[in-house]
Amino acid sequence: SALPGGIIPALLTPVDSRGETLRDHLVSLLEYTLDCGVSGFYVGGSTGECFLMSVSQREEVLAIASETVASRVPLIAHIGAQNVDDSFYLAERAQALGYRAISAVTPYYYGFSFQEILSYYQELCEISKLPMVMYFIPALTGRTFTSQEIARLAAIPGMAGIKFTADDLFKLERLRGQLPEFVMYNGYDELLLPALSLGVNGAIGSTYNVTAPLAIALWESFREGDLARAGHLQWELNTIIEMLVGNNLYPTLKDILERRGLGGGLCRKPFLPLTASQKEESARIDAHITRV
Ligand code: SI3
Repeated sequence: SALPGGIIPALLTPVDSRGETLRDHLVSLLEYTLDCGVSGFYVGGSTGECFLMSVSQREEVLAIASETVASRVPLIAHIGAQNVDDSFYLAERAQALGYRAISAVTPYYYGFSFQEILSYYQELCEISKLPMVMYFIPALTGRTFTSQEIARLAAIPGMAGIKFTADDLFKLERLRGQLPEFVMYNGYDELLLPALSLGVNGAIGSTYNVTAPLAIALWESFREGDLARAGHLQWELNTIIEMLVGNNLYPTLKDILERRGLGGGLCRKPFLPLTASQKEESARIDAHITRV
């Protein structure tokens, strides 16, 4: 049961104005991206708004994704939470729901020591039979790790990979060379092609919810050795990403899904709905993506 490679959307969670998950919208998003040819889904991560959700809401999303995908592609469940018992509970649920792997963000906010973080992952890896993908996102956790520290975490039995959401490509390259068996996912969609050139196994990202065909074309161009086309596609994608990020990323991704008739819903508070001018910009971004 290998971890998936290729293009893996970090799945959005469409919700209504009360923050309840819109099941039908979530199912449409899963079916649409599956039709585009994605290789798996990362469920309940940052893009899924996990840190704004209750445990039962997170569990519900894990269940809807596994029922809908029904083993067509492998699923990775992000189960990281500030309350360790919640992580353990979600890890158990992910296993029962047939997930291929679990993933957990590195513990944040309290300035934990490396030893504390190490023992957190050791315990999670002991209780779960599923392989673990550590979620490294220093810009949002405020906690970075040296490549030596990441290598020590990678040596924990059951630790199978890393989602590397950082722009330190030197660190990525050093890790790749040091840990040839470790599964590495690129996390910043802006850096897909450079990360591919350094040997990542897959890419997990938010923008693939709306740009999967382009990202898959980039992936295939790279595989075929057509670097000119891959570079052009990265340029096209980055023009789109720049516009998306400049317009409030997650609400804009969902607004684009609405425009495509898939139903993206809203984001949970404190995210605000898009303003009228942000909606106009979102329409322009969607039209731009369609033209590319
Ligand atoms: O857990 C997740 O939702 C992710 O995979 C996050 C992913 O790395 C995204 N990072 C964040 C903070 O949203 C990227 O896909 C990012 O949105 C994209 O590269 C645009 O900057």
